[in-house]
Amino acid sequence: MARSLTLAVCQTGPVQRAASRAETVGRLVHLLEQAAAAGADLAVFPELALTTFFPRWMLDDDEIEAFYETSCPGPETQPLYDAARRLSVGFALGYAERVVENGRVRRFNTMDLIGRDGALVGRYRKMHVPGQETPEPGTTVHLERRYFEPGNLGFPVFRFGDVRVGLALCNDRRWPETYRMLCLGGAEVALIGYNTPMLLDEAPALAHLRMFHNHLPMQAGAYQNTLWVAAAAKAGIEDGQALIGGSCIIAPTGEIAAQALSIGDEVVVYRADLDLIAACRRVNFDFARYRRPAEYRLIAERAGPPED
Ligand code: CDV
Repeated sequence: MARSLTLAVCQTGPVQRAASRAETVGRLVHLLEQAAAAGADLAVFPELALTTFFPRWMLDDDEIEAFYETSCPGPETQPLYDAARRLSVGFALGYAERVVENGRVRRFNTMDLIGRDGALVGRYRKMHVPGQETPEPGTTVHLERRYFEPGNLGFPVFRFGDVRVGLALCNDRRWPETYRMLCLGGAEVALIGYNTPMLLDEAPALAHLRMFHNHLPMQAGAYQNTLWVAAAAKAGIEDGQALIGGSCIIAPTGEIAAQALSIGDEVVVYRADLDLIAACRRVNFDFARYRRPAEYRLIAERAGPPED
């Protein structure tokens, strides 16, 4: 029997710092309703979907707490989980997670996968955390490494019904290891959320390539790992900073099957043919037969090329 999963990318426009959680969650519920009306099984929201992208600022300790969730769902986010159950649509949601582990406060850039019943299926914590801990002269202020530890949950693959789903967040999408780990874990679908500034001060000459460099690694990752990729941006002018859109659904052929056209709240829906994965494997990527893992040891042993 043919297998498919109807995916929805729920791109959002900016979430300004002044916005209340209730207002933002209301927008997300409305997007989920649109996804359900279009027949979606599973939706993906952006990275840090509940707040402005606060790592663009150097903040005092007493200012940062407002951006983190101490439980998800919490009182303010519960309506989104209730909507999932009411609509019978799953979703993946990016948010800033504050957790106490072994008596220590830890902060992660997190994405949860939620089932059609509104219950947690699984959690991913962003692995590739870019930026700096304190502002560095000549670079765009991007302080994710101040506000988040690198993830400590690996690259898990979860069951959503009979479909195997992996998660990734923003900068993760630029690294081939992300997709390979998900592929080797059995993922058929990768859900990605992102916040990507249009301009990076350190590389203004590359500004015209921002969208190309958004889609290039996701298309390559989908193709080389025979995955469906669904990626949701937070886009538009957010607290004075321009974020790119370009949210899309990518087939295991590497083709963009559907793409958002706006830089605001927008839902893109596409029925992903999961049998295409096997077809793509037959053509080029019979992994078990042709890969040479014993020859790839350096990938696990070295972070980068030798210095000299
Ligand atoms: N949120 C991100 O991880 N943003 C990075 C920027 C800083 C380059 C990205 O890869 O899009």
